Amino acid sequence: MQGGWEAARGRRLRSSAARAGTGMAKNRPPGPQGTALIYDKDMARVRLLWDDPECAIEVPERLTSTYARLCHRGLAQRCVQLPVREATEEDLELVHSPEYVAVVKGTQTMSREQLHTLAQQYDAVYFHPSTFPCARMAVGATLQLVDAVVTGAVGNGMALVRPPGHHSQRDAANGFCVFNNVAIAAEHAKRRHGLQRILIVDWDIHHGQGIQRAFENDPSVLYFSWHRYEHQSFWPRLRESDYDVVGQGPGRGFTVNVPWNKVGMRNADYVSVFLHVLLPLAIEFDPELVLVSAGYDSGIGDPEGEMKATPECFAHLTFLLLPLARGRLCAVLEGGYYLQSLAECVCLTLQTLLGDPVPALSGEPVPCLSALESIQNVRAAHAPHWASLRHENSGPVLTPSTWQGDAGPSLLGTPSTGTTDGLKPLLDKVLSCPPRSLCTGIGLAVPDSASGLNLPPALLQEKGVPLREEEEALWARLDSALPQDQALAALGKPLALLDEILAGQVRAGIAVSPTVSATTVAALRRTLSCQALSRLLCVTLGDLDVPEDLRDDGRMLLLNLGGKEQPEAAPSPACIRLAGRESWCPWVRALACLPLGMDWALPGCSRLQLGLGCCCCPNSELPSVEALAWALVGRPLPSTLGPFLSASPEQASAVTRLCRQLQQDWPMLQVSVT
Ligand code: Q9C
Ligand code: ZN
Repeated sequence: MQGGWEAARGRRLRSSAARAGTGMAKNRPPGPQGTALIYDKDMARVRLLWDDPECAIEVPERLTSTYARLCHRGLAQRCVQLPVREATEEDLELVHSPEYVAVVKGTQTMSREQLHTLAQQYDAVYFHPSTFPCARMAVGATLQLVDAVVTGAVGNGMALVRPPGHHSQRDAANGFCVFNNVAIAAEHAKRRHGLQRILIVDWDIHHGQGIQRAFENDPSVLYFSWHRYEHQSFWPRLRESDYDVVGQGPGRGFTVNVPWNKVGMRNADYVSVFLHVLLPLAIEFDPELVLVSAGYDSGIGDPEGEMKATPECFAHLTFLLLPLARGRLCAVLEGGYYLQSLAECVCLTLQTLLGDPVPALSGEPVPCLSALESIQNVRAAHAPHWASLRHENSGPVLTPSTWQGDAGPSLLGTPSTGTTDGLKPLLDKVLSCPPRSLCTGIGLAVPDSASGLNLPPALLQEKGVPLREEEEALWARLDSALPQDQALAALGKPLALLDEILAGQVRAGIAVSPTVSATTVAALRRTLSCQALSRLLCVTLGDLDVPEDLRDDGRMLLLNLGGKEQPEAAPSPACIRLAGRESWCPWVRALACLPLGMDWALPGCSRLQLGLGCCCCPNSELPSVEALAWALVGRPLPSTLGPFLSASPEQASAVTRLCRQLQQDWPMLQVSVT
């Protein structure tokens, strides 16, 4: 049997390699911008051979129907399709014991009855004569992806694999998982590529206890997992999945568990956890590689997760991770059992990796009480280990043993029930409308002295437009060292960019101007004169005087960082200022992850139509501007963020105070239940 299988695989591999060398390469030549897709239909061979309701959901169609949808959408064709390989036993033994590998190897020649008997030694596992080759291929596919991304052959990518991996342990299969694809990949990246900091984001709805155990002592792997927990009543029902389990010895602080204690979690809950738990730690950790245990049983309609996050949520989660590790992100399939939702969620993940605009996120931008409790608890548990959380002095609200049930302020949303009964018509509707992309242009004006910077080249605006009369008048009032014609030309460039963005001709761009403050005001005026525009976000660094009539326009949210102190009364929810001229680095880091291409996860989350970023800054902050520029246009940063500089106590308390004041208006800023 094995001979036939191996031979068939060999034929397919050769044809796949040939494809990769010709047609596929023409579509998208491999290069730092490319996105890899790794898939092999041979991984659809494993299937359940006996009656077992618990395992019945892990079907071959998970892979085949997902791949079919990627092809139908034209996404697979845009990727660099890399061939899989079978992992060697040496690869497997990076995480598993030789004895366990031998046990799995032995399943190739077992009868159905023997396979069944062996499976009963483990929790929620089945075996098939193809389990060993498929599971080796799942590991091999993951390693191929990591090799391509780490060597820079591609920018990022996704591996569609079966069986999944994150539950499997050194000596045990568990929860449909045989070999731990992602844990082996992390160990491989450490040992064979010499990486020192790897972030694993496990967004599957189950706790990847196999990954946690593999790295619980290891500070070079930061493992983040959220999971349905329900106060330890949900499978795998482990005490070690709670928020207060943070790793051991030198690995303390490098295991991050976010338990979901209710079903029905929605987009707002997922995004809140990314913004307030994962991203602060990830930015401080500064990974060289991001591995995603990409399970989609956390998506709407899944019978296991019973959560309500819509497919676009996975585009947002992916987008939020791209500023890390210079965009080196490898997503590896784990769970996901509602086939339609699975396929759609994978499409949105891959689309985002390919650089497509992130679609609008549906639902109220308000986290539910239960999610906030988890956020508060995990932040308190990790505050001793992470400078970025330390200034927050709210302790845990609850300990697992004192939990009494929900009660809380009405500002919060409530989780909907997770039941999928009667959800089918709604789901069909959600999944059948292609997600709508927002018009979210970004113009960035940076000072002329930034011309030596590494800015996203294709986006640089070079041509200018003639100024309107009032814009010339604005210029005339300014005191400038530049000759008037040069100054007018400089002002014209950002405005030309803006016109293109407003006309929907370009999505993002950068314009350099020596007179950023004046440019910003002119750009705001021109933008707000466009009647069709209803929501504008403007992020500015450095001194900026925005005339009052613009500030009070009602269509703009203004975020000004590092400007001069303004003796203002209560902060307006539409004009947010953090003054101070100390290092901007902590703020810029936070901003580098600010999803300006996605309106929704911003504080406030109104449906933005346009984002506008402007930097007025001194030369000492130019590296910050560079990072910001790439982030603003939604591109991976060209370099890592470098050593973490924590906020000064003054900055930290200013941020905390501001967030407290603003969270009445912007509920996504909440990080605690009180
Ligand atoms: N009703 C993965 O998603 N069954 N594995 C739990 C609770 C086991 C899930 C039963 C689920 C295993 C990769
Ligand atoms: Zn799962």
